[in-house]
Amino acid sequence: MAFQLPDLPYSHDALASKGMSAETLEYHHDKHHNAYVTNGNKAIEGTKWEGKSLEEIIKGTYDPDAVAQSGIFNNISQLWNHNQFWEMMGPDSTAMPGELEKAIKESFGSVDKFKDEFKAAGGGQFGSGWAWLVKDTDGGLKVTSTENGVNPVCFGQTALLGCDVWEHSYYIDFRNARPDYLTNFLDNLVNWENVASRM
Ligand code: MN3
Repeated sequence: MAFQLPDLPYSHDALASKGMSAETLEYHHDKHHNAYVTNGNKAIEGTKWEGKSLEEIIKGTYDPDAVAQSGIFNNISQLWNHNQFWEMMGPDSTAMPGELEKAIKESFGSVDKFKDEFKAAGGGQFGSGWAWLVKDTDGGLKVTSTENGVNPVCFGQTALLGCDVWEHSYYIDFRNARPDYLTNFLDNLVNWENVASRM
């Protein structure tokens, strides 16, 4: 069965008062995410990847030595990335669960230092990509950034939090101010209970 575009876990205007407008979600979910679904399904049709899971396709098609990743990888990884991204945000303010806060303090010293590192990673990613909080293969938490559709699945890491820093994610609401978008994302949009549930 072909991959489907999941519904947003909230209405299109649910995040508007928190800095992500209905217009952004209409474009980002209904058009951009949908295009990854359509083009991903088309790209794997008739290949050995048809019928495999998103994660299997991502791990099997990522090429660490390639200058540019394949169309299959790019579309399928972006499909997966956006599936996670909507779930990692929410309209309700959530407190950081104690277990997550403890792990963040152990790895970064403080929640503020983690946020600074995350903002620096997202702000410093040249061009399109993502900033991540991952649980690394050694069990520790780490902040990373990746280009285009590359994600923690490629490296055997667990994605706890990801922020889309492609311009389509912030240009309607923040224009060119990617740092402000990242600050607002961390302070107002993240569903910390979802992040903790991924540990
Ligand atoms: Mn996007």
